Amino acid sequence: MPLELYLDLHSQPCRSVFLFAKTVGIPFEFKLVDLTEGQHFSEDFGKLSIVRKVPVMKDGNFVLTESIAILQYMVQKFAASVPEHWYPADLQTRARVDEYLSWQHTGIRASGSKVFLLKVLFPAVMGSAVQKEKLDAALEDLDQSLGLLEEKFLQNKPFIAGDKISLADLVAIVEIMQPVGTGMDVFEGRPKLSAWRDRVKKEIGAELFDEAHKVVLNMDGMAEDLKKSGMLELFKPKLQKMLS
Ligand SMILES: N[C@@H](CCC(=O)N[C@@H](CS)C(=O)NCC(=O)O)C(=O)O
Repeated sequence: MPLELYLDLHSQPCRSVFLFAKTVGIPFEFKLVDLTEGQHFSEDFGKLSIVRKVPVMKDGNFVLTESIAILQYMVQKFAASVPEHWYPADLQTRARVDEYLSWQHTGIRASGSKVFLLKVLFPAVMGSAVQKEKLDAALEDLDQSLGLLEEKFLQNKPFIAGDKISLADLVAIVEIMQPVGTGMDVFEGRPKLSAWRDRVKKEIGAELFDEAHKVVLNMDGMAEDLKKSGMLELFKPKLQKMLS
């Protein structure tokens, strides 16, 4: 029985799980949980995961949440066919991957998601653009995170763990593409980051990369869809809390 992956490709962690499974050829059934429709609040999804967030993986009766845990599970379950460089066996090389995977939650993920919420959802929910100083502060955090990605994690290596692509690069690129979806060119003035993005895209395959990012690079109708399904209102307290 193939794995079931519950995903919505608007979501960065869903894209990392999707891209990994596709790139290394793990068979899976794509179960769409449309966040803009509020399908994660359905009774059935609640039975699967009380957390009500995507991605979720189901392997037989075994249900797993958290993208990083899902990626690591897939690496180990399909170890016979997954090339070793995705999660290197060497102690210190793997530790470099783990170091990035541990940092990114509060680094690029936090700052990139905030910019995305403020630029795309804030105007739709609140009816006006976010105050300039709030957006500037979020952009500054993102800039700092991107700087750390270049100077600490990437340095002069082709990929985060060295010469070969790993889970760390995959998790990094999907997060970086989220603010790109707001129309920002985060690669501008960052030749090292741009060259790395091109290498990652080449390893994954441009067609698959573009397929995974199609929805986030075309956000025009998203606010309208959220409004129609009544989901937009749910973001109000979240945004207010974020800015308080
Ligand atoms: N730490 C989790 C984050 C999962 C997550 O935040 N998912 C978001 C989409 S990016 C979600 O499902 N949000 C729905 C909600 O919060 O209502 C992971 O890496 O899987």
